[in-house]
Amino acid sequence: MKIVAAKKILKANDQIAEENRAKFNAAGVFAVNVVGSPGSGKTTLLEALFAQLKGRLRPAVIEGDIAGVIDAQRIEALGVPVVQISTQGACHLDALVVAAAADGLDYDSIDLLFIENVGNLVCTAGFDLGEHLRIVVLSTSEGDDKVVKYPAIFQGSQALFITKTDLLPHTNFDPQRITADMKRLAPDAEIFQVAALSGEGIPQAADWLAGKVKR
Ligand SMILES: Nc1nc2c(ncn2[C@@H]2O[C@H](COP(=O)(O)OP(=O)(O)OP(=O)(O)O)[C@@H](O)[C@H]2O)c(=O)[nH]1
Ligand SMILES: [Mg+2]
Repeated sequence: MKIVAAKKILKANDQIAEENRAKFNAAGVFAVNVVGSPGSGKTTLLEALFAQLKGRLRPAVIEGDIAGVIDAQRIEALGVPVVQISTQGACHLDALVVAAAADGLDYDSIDLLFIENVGNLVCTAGFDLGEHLRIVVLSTSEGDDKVVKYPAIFQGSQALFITKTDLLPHTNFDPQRITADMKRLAPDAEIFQVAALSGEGIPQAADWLAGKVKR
């Protein structure tokens, strides 16, 4: 019987992720892995950021979904280059599928590559995709205990976006609790509170991101 240890698979993933990062570096592309639960507002956040970054940066997207092309169609409608990955059931992207998807991009016309991961707070935590930055998205309707309950995804992220702040009056979500928990786990992470549909908080987030890309 042949047994392949999960550790070996992760090691192989890490090697490919490093190759991806080297390719992105050589092409002058800044890559951002966007993670969060299904429906937390990842695609809506990207849509809002694109409106704000228009004329400043040239974005592209790799969309990871279990099935369908709905998110890719939303991105395409904005005139942003997009490649859809269909994981066919897998609950996360890995560096190998991202490498294949990235081959479909024209690096000469891109500065900023968002990789929208499959909606999941667990599986996505273990896989480096070759990004420069990981953003975790948490919406106000998901509960303010999530940093404590799913620490790995928050600990390894460089920014937390608390989304759907317009819904705060209708929830018992306490942004201060989430902020305190995040600061304990990831003291250096940036924390943004946004309502992507109305655009609240988006200009500050876009400026921060643009600063990261320039550096
Ligand atoms: N009220 C409110 N709703 C929002 C906001 N942002 C996103 N939504 C809604 O939340 C739902 C899910 O948003 P998406 O952006 O598709 O979420 P997602 O994380 O990309 O979802 P998956 O890709 O399926 O994991 C949609 O109905 C959005 O319109 C917001 O700022 N306020
Ligand atoms: Mg989406």
